[in-house]
Amino acid sequence: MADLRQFDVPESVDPDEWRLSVTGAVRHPTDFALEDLTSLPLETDTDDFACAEGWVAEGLSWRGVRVARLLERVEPADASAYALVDGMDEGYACAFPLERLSEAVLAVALDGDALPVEHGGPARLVPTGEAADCWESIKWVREIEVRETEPTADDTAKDVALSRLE
Ligand SMILES: Nc1nc2c(c(=O)[nH]1)N[C@H]1C(S)=C(S)[C@@H](COP(=O)(O)O)O[C@H]1N2
Ligand SMILES: [Mo]
Repeated sequence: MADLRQFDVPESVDPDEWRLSVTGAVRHPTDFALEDLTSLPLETDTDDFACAEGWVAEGLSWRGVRVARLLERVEPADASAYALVDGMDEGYACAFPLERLSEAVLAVALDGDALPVEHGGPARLVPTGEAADCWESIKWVREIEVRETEPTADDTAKDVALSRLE
């Protein structure tokens, strides 16, 4: 599909058990089922996807919920400034300033079809634009934990991704 690379799906990934929890420094921690996401207004972001390994998948059309809409639902605390986004594959998480994360799409569809589990379905984070690194496009997103301080030690995505380049 769409010239993305095909990686093995880790065993800990079970799309049938999937829920998205938006938690942490928020007034209304909420679990979203896939139907809850798809009942929200969906938006499409189209962009090339370039991996640090050197390959590019051109013109991918990601459709999903703007993270800002999820944050509106949970109401982040006034002092909140960051979030840690966690994948279903154990140990893979990435930190974002909350403002930047708000602009990303949580994609549930790719190029017109439901997002396949091979590419991060049911839901994959898609931060677009020049500044986006491949490891920030988190597959199998299961938790967005809002924080007041920057999560540093918990942010493993870059190290895990770069360790695969050898
Ligand atoms: N949860 C999770 N998301 C992830 C990764 C991962 O190992 N786990 N790898 C990242 C990297 S480095 C790349 S290049 C892309 C690969 O996407 P693809 O499998 O759809 O080709 O997923 C990103 N998102
Ligand atoms: Mo990558």
